[in-house]
Amino acid sequence: MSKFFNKISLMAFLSFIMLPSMSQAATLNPGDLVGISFWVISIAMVAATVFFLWEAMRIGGKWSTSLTVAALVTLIAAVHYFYMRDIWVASGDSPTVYRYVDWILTVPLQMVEFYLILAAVGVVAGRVFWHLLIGTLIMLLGGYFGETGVLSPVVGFVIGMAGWVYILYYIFSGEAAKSAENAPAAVQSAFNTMRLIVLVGWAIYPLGYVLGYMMGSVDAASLNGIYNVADFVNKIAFGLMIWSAANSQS
Ligand SMILES: *C/C=C(C)/C=C/C=C(C)/C=C/C1=C(C)CCCC1(C)C
Repeated sequence: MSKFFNKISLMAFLSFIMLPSMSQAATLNPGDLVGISFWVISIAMVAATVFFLWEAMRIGGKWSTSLTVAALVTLIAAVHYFYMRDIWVASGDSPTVYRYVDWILTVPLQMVEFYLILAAVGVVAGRVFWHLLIGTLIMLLGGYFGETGVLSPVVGFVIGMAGWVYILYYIFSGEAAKSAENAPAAVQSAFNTMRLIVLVGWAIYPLGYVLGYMMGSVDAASLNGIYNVADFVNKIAFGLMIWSAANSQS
C-alpha cells in the first residue's frame, strides 16, 4: 500500500515540475539544432528521474540512497533545462547563470555519489567528500568568472582546469582511489567506470568552453550544443553506472 502511494506522489510531483514546460512562450524552430537538443535533453532528464526513483524503490537497501541521489541530479537538471531551453529558443543567448546554478548543485551531488558507493560498503572516510567538493568549487567558480567576464576567459579556464585536475588526481591516485581498493568487486567496477566518466565525459566541457570563448568571437551555438551533449552523458550515464552496480550487487 505504501509503495502504491509512493508511486502516486512521485507522479504528481513530476507533473508539477513539468509545469514550466507547458507554459512555453517561444516556438522551437526546426532548423535550430541546439534548441532541439535542449528540448530532447530536458525530457530525457525527466525520464531518467522517474527511472532512478522507481528503481531506488524497487532495489531498496543500501543502494537506494545512491539511486535517489542520481535521481536528484537529473531532477535538478530537468528543471533547469526547461528554463534554459526557453531562454535559448526565445533569445539565442547562452543561459549561463542557470547552467552554473545547475552545475553548482548537481556536480557536488555527483561527488557525494563517489562517497556514498564507498560508504555503503564501509570503506571510506568523510574527508574524501570534502576534498572532491573543494575541487568542484574551484573548477566551477573559475569557469563561471571566465564565462561572465569577471576574469579573462583564459584565466578562468586555467583556474577551472586546476580544480578538475585535482579531482582527477584524487580519484585516480589519491585517497578516494585507495579507499576503493578495499571495496567488493561490483562497487570497484562502478567506481572505475564513474571515474572514467569524470575523465572522458567531463573533458567535453572544457572543449565547449574553448570553442565557445577562446577561438576569437563567442560562439554560443557550439558552446551550448556541446554543454548539452556533455550533460546528457555525464548525468544520465553516470546514474546508469550506479544503477548497474546496484543491480549486480542485490
Ligand atoms: C552535470 C554537470 C556536470 C557534470 C558539469 C561538469 C562541468 C565541468 C567538468 C566543467 C569544467 C570546466 C573546466 C574543466 C575548465 C573551465 C571551464 C569549465 C567550468 C567548463
